[in-house]
Amino acid sequence: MHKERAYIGLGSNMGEAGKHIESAFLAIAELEHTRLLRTASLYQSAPMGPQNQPDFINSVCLVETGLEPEVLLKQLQQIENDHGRERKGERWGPRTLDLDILLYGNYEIDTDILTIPHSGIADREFVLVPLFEIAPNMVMPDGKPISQWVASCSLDGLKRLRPSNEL
Ligand code: A4P
Ligand code: MG
Repeated sequence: MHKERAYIGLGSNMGEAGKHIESAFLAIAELEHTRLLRTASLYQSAPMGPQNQPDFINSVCLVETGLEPEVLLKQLQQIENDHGRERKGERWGPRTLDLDILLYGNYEIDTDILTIPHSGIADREFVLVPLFEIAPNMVMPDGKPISQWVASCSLDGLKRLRPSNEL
């Protein structure tokens, strides 16, 4: 079976946010044709967007998967739903679990349901820093090293909490 490496961004700011992230790692590890290879630490930051909501906990993981991007997306949305995700339509509003496919091999996808690479990587320190932690030598889609992307990102207010539980 053809396999690709994909990076998944995780975020939560409702209930026990850290627990949601760690339980999502376990659910991702159990997806069919998928192996969880690496998990970043958990990071805390103030909300981007509406400020009248709790701080976010974010992390990133690396998987090797035989699932096609659209199938992976569906399965991740199922995991979001299993974690009590409600889609109320408020942009950037609070959520129990948000799973985004950041990168999928070298794929470039731009359809109604899927944009890969994910559009929010460059300017979101809560995505970039955990990604850098588990992929320090990554070359980004524009050909620059990830260290350069991190260097031009404001890191104020991003707090590294703890390594994710060893899996
Ligand atoms: N979609 C397209 N491309 C992708 C992809 N690569 N991965 C589509 C996953 N989904 C993708 O997603 C809406 C649609 O995006 C999906 O149906 C899928 O087909 P969603 O998860 O339902 O909506 P969303 O995540 O609420 O989107 P929105 O409003 O753009 O939120 P963001 O951009 O995810 O931001 N502050 C901090 N500190 N940390 C955070 O994690 N997150 C948000 C949410 C706001 N502020 C934050 C954080
Ligand atoms: Mg999302």
